[in-house]
Amino acid sequence: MRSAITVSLVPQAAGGPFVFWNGLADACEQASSLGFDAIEIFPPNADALDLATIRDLLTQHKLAVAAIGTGGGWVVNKWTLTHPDAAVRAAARAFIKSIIDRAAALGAPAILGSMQGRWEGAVSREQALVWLGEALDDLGDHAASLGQIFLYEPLNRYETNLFNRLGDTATWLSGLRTNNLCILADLFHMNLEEADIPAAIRDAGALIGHVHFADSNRRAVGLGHTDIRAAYAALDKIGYRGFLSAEILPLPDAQTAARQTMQSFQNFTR
Ligand code: LER
Ligand code: MN
Repeated sequence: MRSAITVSLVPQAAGGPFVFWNGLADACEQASSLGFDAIEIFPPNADALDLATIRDLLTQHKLAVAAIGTGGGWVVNKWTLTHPDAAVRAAARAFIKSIIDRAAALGAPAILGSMQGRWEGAVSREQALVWLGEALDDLGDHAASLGQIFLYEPLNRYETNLFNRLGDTATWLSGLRTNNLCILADLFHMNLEEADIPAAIRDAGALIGHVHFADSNRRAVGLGHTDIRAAYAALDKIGYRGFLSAEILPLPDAQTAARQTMQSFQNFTR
């Protein structure tokens, strides 16, 4: 498994679970000096991802891009794929496509997290799932045409009422037309929602395409009470070879959180 750490380029996401906040050059320098393999980027939109600049930084610091989040479309514009307004749903889908394009150009998958939205008011659960399924079929195919998977992330109950657990997600994804979606297993959300984190990982198996590496309190692994060693053992058992990406609060400060993450990563992988 490979290590990654998050950088947010979205000032409106302040307080969110991202380690670095001072731009891509700073994040790459810090990630590389601590020995990370990759960065995961949370941009406000696709235009914030200048490919030439990012490629230079990656080469200079010997880093990869692990994944690119789309949640900026929710944080900045309040767009989701299950919004009652068809124009908003279309804007959300176009926004995500544009991030998939930039991510693929950097050799990385894009993530659908917050932009999945929720069912409420005039939108029934059935209706929301029809809209979400249509969008995922389209977005999955779009990513496939660029040689990338597309990552769908079940979130905890306070962030969505669509899918909160890996097992329910896997069952629903298996009914979609596209077979190009993988699950993002976020250990913070799983700590809130799963009965047995290692069992959920083993059951999802090869469907897991990315991991958010966070402890029970969304701090760096080692600073909470989740049995991450057992989760790691389950990932190892299913043959997971992707990234463990620290999507965590920068607490007590970004540098300490980053160092603690790397120490935990090395303890497991040594
Ligand atoms: C996104 O990866 C996520 O985990 C959500 O909680 C939004 O931050
Ligand atoms: Mn996450």
